[in-house]
Amino acid sequence: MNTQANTPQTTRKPKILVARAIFPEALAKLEESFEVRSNQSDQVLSPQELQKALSEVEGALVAGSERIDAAALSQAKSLKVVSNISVGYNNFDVPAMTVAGVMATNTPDVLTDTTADFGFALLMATARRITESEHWVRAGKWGQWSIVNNPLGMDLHHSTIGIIGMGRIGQGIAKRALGFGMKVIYHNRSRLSPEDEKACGAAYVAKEELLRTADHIVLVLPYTAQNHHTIGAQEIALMKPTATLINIARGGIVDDAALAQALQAGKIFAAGLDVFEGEPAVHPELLKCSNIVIAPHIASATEKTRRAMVDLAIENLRAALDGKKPPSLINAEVFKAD
Ligand code: 8YV
Repeated sequence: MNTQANTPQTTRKPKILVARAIFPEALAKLEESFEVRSNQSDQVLSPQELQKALSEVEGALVAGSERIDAAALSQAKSLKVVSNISVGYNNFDVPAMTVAGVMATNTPDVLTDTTADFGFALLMATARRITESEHWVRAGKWGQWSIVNNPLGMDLHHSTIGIIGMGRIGQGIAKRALGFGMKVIYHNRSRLSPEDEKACGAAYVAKEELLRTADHIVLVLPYTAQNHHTIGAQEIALMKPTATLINIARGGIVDDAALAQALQAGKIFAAGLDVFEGEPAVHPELLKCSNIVIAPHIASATEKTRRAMVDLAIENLRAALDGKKPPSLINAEVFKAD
């Protein structure tokens, strides 16, 4: 007699960690195939909690708040994949993940246009002093309106935009700038192909030339040790006193203390910042500046795009745990086809 015929077949569900809150439907779907340890409370795990959680799972969905390095991985004997819900992956120590045989994945493409839209929105708000104007109205100053006594801004149309970091998002911003009749210059680690330069109407220039000649500077480069303080006091000193600086890249690309000093001294016109050194903390001197627009790292934050990011991160995780190559695998050398 086959005794197994009457025994329900229980297939073992792989254990996964979901380190930050995700959309409930996405979590419910994950629970169908995985034994999920989720953190819907959204309290960021301490390094010790993260290390322990990673030691108990085969896969993890994380965000920029989780640092995945040798220490985090030291007990993670069964871990196969860490899937970032983010295109930037400076929270990953990729060499350490590769040494540990852990696949690293991210979420490119799905957020490009949303982030480029936001970069442009932040630029417009900053150059045209939109948040300052709102404060002006709320402070009851509209009665003081005059031709000369308004928050007077800087034009975007027919000005020069300088983009530092000309990946997908940088190119998206360049294409938007063309619609405003702007001259587009850029600086990047490597020059775009002539076809891509043509599509963006963008001219490659040295960093120093960009700093000296751009009316509006937008930072969209990834954070690496080499890019730390790409913009500090020396670089700001090269900029026009009428220039605006927009950072949608990462905290640490700009020396926030030097920027606050420059804004307070009127060395540049204004700054728009979505990312900060040590965020969610904001440098106290930046908070004292009126010529600044501050956002809480929301460049990719539309409902549609955040859902697409979560979906792609899940697709990456599932593929890795199914023995397939994840669509956005960063360290391809770790993947071994079955
Ligand atoms: C994320 C981002 O919201 O994708 C990125 O690189 O900066 C944002 O879209 C953030 O990193 C959360 O993980």
